[in-house]
Amino acid sequence: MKFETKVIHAGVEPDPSTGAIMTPIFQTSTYVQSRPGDHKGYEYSRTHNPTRDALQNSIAALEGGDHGLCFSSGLAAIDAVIKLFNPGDEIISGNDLYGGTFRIFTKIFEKYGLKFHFVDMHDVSNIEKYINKNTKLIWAETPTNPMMNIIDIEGVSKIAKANNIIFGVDNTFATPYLQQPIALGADIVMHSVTKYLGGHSDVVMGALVVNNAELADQLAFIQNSCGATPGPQDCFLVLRGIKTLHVRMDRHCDNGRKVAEFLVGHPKVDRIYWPGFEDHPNHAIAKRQMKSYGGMISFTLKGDNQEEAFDIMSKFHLFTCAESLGGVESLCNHPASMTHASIPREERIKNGLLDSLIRLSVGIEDVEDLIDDLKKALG
Ligand code: P1T
Repeated sequence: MKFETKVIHAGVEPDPSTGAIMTPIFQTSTYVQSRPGDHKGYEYSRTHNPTRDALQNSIAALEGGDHGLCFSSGLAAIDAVIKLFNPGDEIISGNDLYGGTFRIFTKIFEKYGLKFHFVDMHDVSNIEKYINKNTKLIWAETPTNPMMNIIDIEGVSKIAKANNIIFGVDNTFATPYLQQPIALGADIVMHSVTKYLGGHSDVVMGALVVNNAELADQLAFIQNSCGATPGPQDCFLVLRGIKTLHVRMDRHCDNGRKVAEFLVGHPKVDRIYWPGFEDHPNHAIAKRQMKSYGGMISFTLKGDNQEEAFDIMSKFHLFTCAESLGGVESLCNHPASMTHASIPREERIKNGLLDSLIRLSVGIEDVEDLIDDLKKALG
């Protein structure tokens, strides 16, 4: 089945009791047992819920995995992954990450005795010198948030496999429409479903997909034991959002390209970060592992003045200033003070996340209106 058919059909069956074509919202916490242990496969909604099951199956199918697990947020999904490990274990993570991911690694899990190394994975050979007998996980976003770095998934997978290390990819920015990490050798794919999978800025949710029954069982055990599961109404909304994923992503990518090209040469704009440009340092890898380059763009201002960035952001009408991304509407964000404020300034600056950096989530509006908005705000 092709991807465009899977988004409509995979994982979802008409409801067997009524024939409802859309998976119903099973708004129930528990299920009747005619005698203890005698039930229809459902006992309690933290453990299983039919609406959530349909969504988990749908996301797993889109990512080319066998097992999907949904969580109450993207961070809850990451939390479940890290709970696979024990004190003393080491994790090698990319050095450009969503601020909340950096925060959970350093502020929550370091105190439980896990050790994190933040590594520039632009060249995958940088990873090898951090590997030792305690290394259990390599974790990467690609494209990264917000610097749009591209990490070679196949290259990292080879290193991970050779050293018997689990490799997890946060695929939030690309979505399975643009990139499927499991086919490239990753063990775990993670999503902030809040973003493109949901697609309409009305749900907070996370997901994991794996292709290994043992890993799936361990993660399902954590999902049930720790209990950060989404409710059925949210699962329904995401099932609905996913049905247009391919159509939305095509438009995000087209609009993204036109907005990125508009920014080139603008007298106020210094650097533009978008993997579709041929001079992006890992454009060749992006071209190989992605179908297209997405609608996320970051740029800095000449002179790197934060106040000027704030001024520009306050003049937008269509690019609404807000955290998050991946919805149908365009958003702008100032990572240094908003989504990535939990990363110490010196760390941010080292990775190029300057004070004037503005991140755009290019929506699916008319692109001429979007460019007009940028023209007026930039002056
Ligand atoms: O917000 P939540 O659903 O918990 O997902 C966390 C998360 C994980 N990974 C990536 C790549 C993300 O971008 C996010 C959330 N990011 C934002 C809210 C943001 O504006 O960047």
